[in-house]
Amino acid sequence: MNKKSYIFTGYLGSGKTTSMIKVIEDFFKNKKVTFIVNEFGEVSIDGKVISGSIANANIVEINEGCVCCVLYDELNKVLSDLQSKYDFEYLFIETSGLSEPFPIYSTLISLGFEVESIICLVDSLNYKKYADDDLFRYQIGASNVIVLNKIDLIGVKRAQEVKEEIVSIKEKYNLKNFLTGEYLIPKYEIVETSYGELPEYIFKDLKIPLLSKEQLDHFQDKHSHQSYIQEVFNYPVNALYCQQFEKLVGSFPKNLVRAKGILKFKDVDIPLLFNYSYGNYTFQEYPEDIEQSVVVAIYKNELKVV
Ligand SMILES: Nc1nc2c(ncn2[C@@H]2O[C@H](COP(=O)(O)OP(=O)(O)OP(=O)(O)O)[C@@H](O)[C@H]2O)c(=O)[nH]1
Ligand SMILES: [Mg+2]
Repeated sequence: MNKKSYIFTGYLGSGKTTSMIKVIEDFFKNKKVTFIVNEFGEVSIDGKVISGSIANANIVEINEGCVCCVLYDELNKVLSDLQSKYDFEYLFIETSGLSEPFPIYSTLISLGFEVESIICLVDSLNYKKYADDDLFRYQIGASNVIVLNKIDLIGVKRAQEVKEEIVSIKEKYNLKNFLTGEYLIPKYEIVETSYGELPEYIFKDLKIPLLSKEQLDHFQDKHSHQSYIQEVFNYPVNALYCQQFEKLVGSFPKNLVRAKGILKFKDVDIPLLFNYSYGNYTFQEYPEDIEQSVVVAIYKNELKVV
């Protein structure tokens, strides 16, 4: 039988990893699941977060680029080898926040996987900051489940406006048959939630339509990531006090849009998972010991080439 797969897409920091972990806890606890985690940077934080949260997870990391373009061949190879390497029933793929999901859907189909859903997480608080980016719009356009996440951070009235805006993006960017203008994903669900929690029917009753080879061939990926730069900072453990680090965070430049890391501070007993997204940040306990502190930062390159 073909293996079933789910693709989690969504812009940087929208809640993909958080949602996948929650979904596994809620609905796939007794299933054999393999994860592919793709990070734009050379260091994977998400792989560590997932392995710290889900016991015995098979995790394959594909880093330093996006699986939809630069690492497309690597994704092909990983997927081809996966079936002989691991015993699993479900495959969950988290794309990098700068990936388009459709080339991944297409690869999965061509290798004989079933794709159940493409689930797109939207950061309801911050998406306005990059709502003009075509990549964000195509992520929505190619998905059959759109999750308005971080609803806890906005009011009811704003939530209604967000929903209307996202529906209008979906209607405009939904994949279409070039000849007939017909929507390729005519039915889609919109879910409002926090921390990526999803209702069970998403995993029981939905399935994204299976597209034909001709339809798939129409959609070649053409995007580039020249407008983003990533940097990795390594510190020895206990090199800083937490407050010193928070001061650094307070002076992050405006074009630093997403950062995450695992750090061990002088004055905190346990390592902390650090998450920064468009000006907001959090620390959470990280359950394992670490040998060095690491922070990965993604900057929007604002230099314009004329
Ligand atoms: N307040 C709030 N925070 C959330 C919610 N969902 C996720 N977060 C936080 O947002 C931050 C980013 O979440 P992730 O799950 O790492 O996001 P991601 O999309 O996987 O990020 P990348 O893989 O780096 O693109 C973390 O600090 C999460 O705890 C939510 O619904 N509400
Ligand atoms: Mg993630």
